[in-house]
Amino acid sequence: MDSLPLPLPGQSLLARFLTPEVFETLKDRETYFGVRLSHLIASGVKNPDSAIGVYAGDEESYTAFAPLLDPIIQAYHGLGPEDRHVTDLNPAHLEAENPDPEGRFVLSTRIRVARNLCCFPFGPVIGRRERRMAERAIVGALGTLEGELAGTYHPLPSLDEATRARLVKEHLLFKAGDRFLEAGGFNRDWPDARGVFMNAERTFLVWVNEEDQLRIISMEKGADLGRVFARLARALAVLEARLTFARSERLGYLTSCPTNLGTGMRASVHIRLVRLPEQEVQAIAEDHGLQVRGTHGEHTAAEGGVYDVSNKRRLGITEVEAVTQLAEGVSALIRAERGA
Ligand code: ADP
Ligand code: CIR
Repeated sequence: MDSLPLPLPGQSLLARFLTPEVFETLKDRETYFGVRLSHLIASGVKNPDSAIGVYAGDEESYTAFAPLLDPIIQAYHGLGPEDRHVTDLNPAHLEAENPDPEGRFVLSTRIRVARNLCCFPFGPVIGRRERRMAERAIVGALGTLEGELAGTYHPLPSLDEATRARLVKEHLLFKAGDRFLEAGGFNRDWPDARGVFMNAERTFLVWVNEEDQLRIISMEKGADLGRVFARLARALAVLEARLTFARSERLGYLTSCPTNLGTGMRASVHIRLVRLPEQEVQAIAEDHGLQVRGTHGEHTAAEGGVYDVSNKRRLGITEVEAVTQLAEGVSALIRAERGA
């Protein structure tokens, strides 16, 4: 990529931080896996309505393209160049209580973390053979899970259309990447080497080779955040012993979208708030550092007053803090709904 009309249109962090100087500095760089600036910015250039607009193509992208990615990371997570990410996945450190013990508002709770395998390229540039190698390594590790966590891996190509659609509707399975991921190159060779691992109760899931190589998910009905977190922590301890995840001391776990760096964690509830106006839901969520999504995830609408509320920041706070932040925000939303 030799030139680009700058500034890019739109409000994305990419448009804000890709100055002519940064472009000049980065335009000829290439990582070991062949990631270039054009890979990083493809999604945001094609989709001027992006919020962020970039995806990293591998671990090295975060150092090679730091003059673009560092300001984006700082703007989204509030992490400065000198800050260090700290992990705390110890469920004993979580003091937050169930914010809805009577089960009146919260339908379900889900905590997911994003992970990629060390030394593999990420979704934007990974090849068919490497994707299959990653799948094989991940499925091998999942096969060692025991007890409540034991389950079955379902390769996406093996699912008939009705089953696939039902699992998506039940929030258990991902869809093909949306236009943001499509433009970022994530849908290449779809559905080859993608799949989902599910335990018998469907409270523990792993999505393989979607936006990240692993999305490790603990979920259940109700609002028992502590139980959902403890299950996730148990699974992570087993998987970390078998797999080496891409990670940096400064940025924590490395993910394709910079919004997921650090903890890689999105802790969310589905909460029904029929009395509070949507603007108030948004305002209270924002005050508590939370993000509101629709009933079927990112870039979907809230149906029947059911919102997906989750921690926005994933880097520069620990996993325990992210879940605590969610518990506090959800309690505030419930208080406001009761008073509305
Ligand atoms: P991700 O969380 O993996 O970044 P999405 O926002 O697309 O991506 O959500 C993935 C799926 O998880 C969607 O079907 C979404 O509705 C579902 N989901 C998210 N939070 C919850 C929750 N608390 N309970 C049930 N399903 C949820
Ligand atoms: C965008 O830039 O809008 C898309 N690439 C999606 C970014 C991920 N969104 C988020 O807040 N996690």
